[in-house]
Amino acid sequence: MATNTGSVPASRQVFEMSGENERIIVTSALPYSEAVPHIGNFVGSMLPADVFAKYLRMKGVDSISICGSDQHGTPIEIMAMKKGVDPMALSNEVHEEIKKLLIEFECDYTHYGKTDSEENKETVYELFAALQKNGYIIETAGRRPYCPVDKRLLTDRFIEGTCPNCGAEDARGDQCDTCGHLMDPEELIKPHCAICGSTDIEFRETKNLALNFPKLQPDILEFVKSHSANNWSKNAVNKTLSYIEQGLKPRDITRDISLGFPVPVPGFEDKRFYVWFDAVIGYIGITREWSKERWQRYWKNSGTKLIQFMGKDNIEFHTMMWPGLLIGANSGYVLPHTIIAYEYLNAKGLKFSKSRGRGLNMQNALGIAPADYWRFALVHMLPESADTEFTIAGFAEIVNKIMNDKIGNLVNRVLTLARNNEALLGSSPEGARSAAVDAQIGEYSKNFDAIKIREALHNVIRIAELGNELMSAEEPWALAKKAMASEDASRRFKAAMASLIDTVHVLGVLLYPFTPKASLQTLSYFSSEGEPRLGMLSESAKLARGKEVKPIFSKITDVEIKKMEGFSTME
Ligand code: B3M
Ligand code: ZN
Repeated sequence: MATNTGSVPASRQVFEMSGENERIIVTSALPYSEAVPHIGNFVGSMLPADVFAKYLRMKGVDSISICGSDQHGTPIEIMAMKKGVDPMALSNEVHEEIKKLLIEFECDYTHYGKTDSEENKETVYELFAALQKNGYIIETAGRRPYCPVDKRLLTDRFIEGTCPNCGAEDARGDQCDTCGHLMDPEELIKPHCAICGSTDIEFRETKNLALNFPKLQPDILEFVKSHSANNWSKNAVNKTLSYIEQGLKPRDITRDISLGFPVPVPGFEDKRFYVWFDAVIGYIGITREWSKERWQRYWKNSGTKLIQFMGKDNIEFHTMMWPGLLIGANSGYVLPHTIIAYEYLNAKGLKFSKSRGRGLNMQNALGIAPADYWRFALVHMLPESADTEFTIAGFAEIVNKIMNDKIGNLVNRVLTLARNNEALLGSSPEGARSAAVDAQIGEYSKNFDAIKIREALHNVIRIAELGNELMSAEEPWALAKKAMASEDASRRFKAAMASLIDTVHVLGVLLYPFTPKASLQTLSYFSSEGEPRLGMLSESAKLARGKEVKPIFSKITDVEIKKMEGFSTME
């Protein structure tokens, strides 16, 4: 498989468009830094957020994109315990690994930060103090599971059992990953300790601080009603409304654990903030970590739209806890404008789970195919409205039949024909775009503006198909042979090539959010530099002369398919 020659700028400028008063913050759910994310996790938040952020930059919108490592929480504590290492040391180490992998996946967020930063701690304390002052923090007392063997309270993922909602056997104390049900650990059927496996669970009295959701409920309902028309995904609206219908209960925001920010309240000194509390606030903390001078320009500005990408298991934290705490604190931060939650990309026959360690994670994926291939194929499979099955055959088909056959071959054939017939082409032909291509460009922007990322990719594919149709109808290679002797053949050759060269240029620009390397390589034949802009499509495409043409994509081979089969669960 050929590697691309184009390259993505390592760090980039923030787009600050003058004129319109529109600003956008794009966020991706923050991956837990206990292990490298698997590709199902990558496709559900990090990838679409980056694709969308690249589109906004191409459009020239004043925007920043924020992601980072979620460094607290029981997944990290459990992994550290298994490995016998310090949780924060593990978390910082994995953070660096994820950061490096994201760069390799061509995700260039404005900032990839951490939740365990001074800036985030300050933001957490500031919002907590405001919530306290405004009367939204209450004390709760309750019985919590305790393991007599490990001599500790079993918060969140430290206790496992059967889900009372769907019957999945691997539900955890805070949430069932299979059906998304949020719960109190007492609800688990057949609970056992995740550390030692003991089923001998006691319940002990403990007190915590909670967010007063019943008091926030009317405001949260009002928020959902007034904001969900902003292109929220259906699952986000429906899930949230159904939670609110059942009546919101207070939710603890402190825990009996040792990892996380200490709670600055007398009597609670040995508790820590719940990971989800400081993780959502982390979006602000990470922006502060990025720039002391510029974070407020985005977060404290009524002209800002906050657009958030996540997997469906993260919905209620973003549609209730997060806006709830922002409304309660009343500190002038923007509320989420759009919530996009994806369904799951499953892989029944493959090891996909990161808690099992060895799955098809981001690291292993890059050993199989370059980043562009994954980005394209995963967006093509993006589970926008239903769980989707990832299969090796499906992946190979997208790479071979769509990327290679439809797009890569067209780009290669047109550029090679142009290069071999420079004399015949004469000066750059102009004004050659068909109405059909124009319509697809319009749809592409419309789809992106409505955050229908997969549909926007389909517009790109359709443009390549239009190019291929023109290629077969006009057979420019045959026309080139006749052009010396026939005026008509020469005219038709020039007209067809003008249109095809323009199509390749359009593809070069529009591919950028999906396959940045292939995009930049394609545009390099047009002597274009830097990140492409949508505005380039209104200029005529001028081919650079004399450049050697190399394919932008190639087929996936049996060797690579074999490597992928190495992640099969059927050993
Ligand atoms: N780390 C859960 C997850 O990785 C969590 C997201 C936090 S977003 C603020 O699915
Ligand atoms: Zn369940």
